[in-house]
Amino acid sequence: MGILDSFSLEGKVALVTGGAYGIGFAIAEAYAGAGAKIAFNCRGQEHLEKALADYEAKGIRAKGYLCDVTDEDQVREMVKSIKKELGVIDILVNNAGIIKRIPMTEMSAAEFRQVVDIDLNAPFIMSKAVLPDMIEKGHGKIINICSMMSELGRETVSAYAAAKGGLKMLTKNICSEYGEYNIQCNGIGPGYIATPQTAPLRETQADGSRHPFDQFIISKTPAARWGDPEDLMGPAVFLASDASDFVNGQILYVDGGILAYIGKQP
Ligand code: NAP
Ligand code: GCO
Repeated sequence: MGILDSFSLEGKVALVTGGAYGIGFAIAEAYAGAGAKIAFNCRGQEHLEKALADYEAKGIRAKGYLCDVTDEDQVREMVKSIKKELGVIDILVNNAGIIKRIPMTEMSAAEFRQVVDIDLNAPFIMSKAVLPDMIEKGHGKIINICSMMSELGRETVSAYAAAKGGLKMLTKNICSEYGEYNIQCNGIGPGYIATPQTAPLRETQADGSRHPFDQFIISKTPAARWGDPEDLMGPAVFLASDASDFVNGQILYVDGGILAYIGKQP
C-alpha cells in the first residue's frame, strides 16, 4: 500500500453536520473526492434542496437530512436513517454552528444559550449518538470544527468564544475517553474563512471601501488573505483518514498563520 492510500476514505460513511453550504459543504466535497459516502444535515428545507442540487452538480450522491443538531430525538432518528441507508457512520464532522455578534452587556441569556446549544451542546449530542457504533466497529473519527475563538477572544462574540473554547476541551475529552477503542477525536480551527457566516464582516462599505474588519483580518494574516472553504479540504481529509490514526486530541489550526503573528504595523 502506497502512502497516498492511507489518505483514502474509500468505503467510509461520513456525516458532516451543517453540510448544506460553507465549510461543511467543502469538507463533504473533499470526503467524496477521497471515496467516502456522504451524509449531511441542516434545518432549512430550502437549504437542503439547494445543497442536494449543488452536490449533484459536482457528481456527489449525498444523502441530506433535515435535523436540528440540538434535538436529541432528531439526531437519534437521523443516525438510525443513515445507518440504514448508507451504513454505520465512520466519520463525524461536528461542523454545524452559529455566531451572534452582540456586546455581552446587550446579549440576552437566551441568545447566549442558543449559541452554546448549537456550537457546544450539539457536538456532545452528535458524538454521543455515533460513539457506540464506532466502539463496536473498532474505529471512528470525530472532527470538531473549532475556531480562532477556541484560543482568542474579541469584542461581541462572548457566547461563541465560550462555546468554541469548550469544544476544544470536549475534543480532548473524547480523545481521552475513547482513544482506547481506536477512535480519534481532533479539531480543526479555521481562521477567517469567506462563507455566509462571515459575510457581514466583508461587506463593501457605502463609499466602496473594504469593511474595516476585512482590512483588519488582512493585516493580521501572514497569508494576507481570507481563507476559502477549499483551504480546509486537505486538513479535513487527513484527520478523517488512516493517515492520522495516531493523532488524537489535537486542534489543527488552518488559519493562514494568524495565531503565530502579531500583525502588520499600521
Ligand atoms: P455557515 O455558512 O453559517 O453554515 C452553517 C451551517 O450549519 C449551515 O448549513 C446551517 O444550515 C447549519 N446549521 C446551523 N445551525 C444548525 C442546527 N441547529 N442544526 C443543524 N444545522 C445547523 O457557517 P460556516 O462559516 O460554514 O461555519 C461552519 C462551522 O465552522 C461553524 O461551526 C463555524 O463556527 C465554524 N467556523 C467558521 C469560520 C469562518 O470564518 N467562516 C471560522 C472558524 C470556524 P441551516 O441554517 O439550514 O440549519
Ligand atoms: C468573528 C468571526 C470568527 C470566525 C471564526 C474565526 O465574528 O470573529 O465570525 O468568529 O467565524 O470563528 O476562527
